[in-house]
Order: sequence, then C-alpha cells, then structure tokens
Amino acid sequence: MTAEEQRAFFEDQGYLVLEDFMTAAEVDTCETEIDHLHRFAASLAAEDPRRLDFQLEPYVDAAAQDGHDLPLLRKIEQTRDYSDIFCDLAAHPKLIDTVRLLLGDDLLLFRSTLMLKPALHGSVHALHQDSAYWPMDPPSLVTVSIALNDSAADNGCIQVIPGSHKWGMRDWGLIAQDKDKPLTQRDDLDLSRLTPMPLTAGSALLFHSLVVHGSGPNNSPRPRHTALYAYFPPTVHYRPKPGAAREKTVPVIHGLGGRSTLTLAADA
Ligand SMILES: O=C(O)CCC(=O)C(=O)O
Repeated sequence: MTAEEQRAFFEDQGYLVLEDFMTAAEVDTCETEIDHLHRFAASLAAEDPRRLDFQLEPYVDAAAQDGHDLPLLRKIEQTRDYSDIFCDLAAHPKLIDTVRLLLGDDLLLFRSTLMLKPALHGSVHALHQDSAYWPMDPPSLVTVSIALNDSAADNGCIQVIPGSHKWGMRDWGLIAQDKDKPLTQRDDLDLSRLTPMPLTAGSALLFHSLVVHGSGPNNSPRPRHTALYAYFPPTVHYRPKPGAAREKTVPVIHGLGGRSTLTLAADA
C-alpha cells in the first residue's frame, strides 16, 4: 500500500497492520527484557508502590502461581520508567514513520504498557474502546500493539471490529475476564464482523482509540507478549475527571521543536 492508501484504509477501517518493522535481534532483545522485568517484579517488596505497575493475572489461583518461579503477570504499566529498551521502542523510526502518517509530525505518548498473556493462564480482555477509559479529548489517539512473539487466535491475539471507530463512544465496564468468559456479554453488538488480527513477532497493529477491540484467553502452551503504546497529537487535550491531577507531563516522541516532554494542563 502507498502511504496515501494506508491513511485511507485507517480512516475507513480504523486499523492498519505494519508487518515486520522490527529485526529478529530487536525482538530478541525485547523478549530478554520481558524476562528481566519479571525478575524485577519478583524482587519488589510487598509494600513497594511500584508493584501496582506489575499486575498479576487476576484469575490465577495460588496453587497455579506456586508452580512458577516468576509471577504470572497480565500487564506492566509505565514500561518507559522501568526499561530503556521499551522507552526506545516507543520511538522506533519505522513505527513512528507510520504513526506520523496517521497523526502528523508532532507526537506525544499517552501510554507505554506491556500486555502479557502467560501460557495457559492469559485471561480474556473483554471488548471495549480505549477512549472510553482515557481522559483525552477529542477521542482520537492511535494505539499500537506490537507483537514480540507470534500471536494468533489460540494464544489470544487482538480482535477488532473494523469500522467501529465511527460508532461514537459507548460504556464498557470491567475489562479483565476469566478464561471461560466470552469476549463480551453485551447483546447490542454485531459480532459477525469481529476479526482476529494474528501478527508475526516484530509486526504491529495500529488502531484508532474508538475501535472496538479485545482479546481471547491464552489456552496455548505459548505466552503472548505485546508492547502497547498510545500516541496523540497536541490537538488532543487532557480532560481529567474531577479529583484527578490537573496536569499531566507526557513524553514527546517526535516533533514539537525537539523538546523531550510537554505538560498538559486541564482547562480551568
Ligand atoms: O493486548 C490485549 O490483549 C488487549 C489490550 C487492550 O485492549 C488494551 O489495553 O486496551
């Protein structure tokens, strides 16, 4: 696809796949780093506030966890704070070229997370729209999910409803679900267009923050590791809920005169 075709596809369907933008060596480095981060999580004292960024699979019982020397993590938030590797991955030139195509040259980062589905234990991520949970307006960010190992339906790859970014925003409720639960319990969604997005390691799925998406359980003997980032242009404003911080400082990934961060202030 030409750049113009990629942009038109994203505008129409709400998603785009970027195949094999990472080298095998870059993918290996990320996988090794995920191992380090699990060891780091295991080393944190129970009262250490950083533990909140390392979330255990919610439906794994103590007996299953006891069989593993490392914690069965569902996700790691704020990965830029814990890892230079995942800090740099957010600004990978080949990825950023594509994000710039969709959002323009000035790029800010809203989120840097690892979504992990441990082998045999990965839980369901119920269908939702990212923007329904984010204090950002207008709701037009781009989420990028980078496969760090091959992901397919059996280990819980992301599934999207193409075109659903045109539906407007809905309410979704709790996202994490047990492994035997369906992707949604809502009956007002046409699931006939729900499309699995298998990815080879080193490829990425980019999607609009209003696209309805989720992922099934991981019942396979392989983990599913993805790095997730969300980007936005300076035309998107910070609109915190009452009681939340009135300012938010975010990393600049590209443009904005080469500065490294920008502090967003909520309107008075
Ligand atoms: O990676 C996944 O399985 C889903 C992640 C996701 O939908 C999210 O974090 O909003």
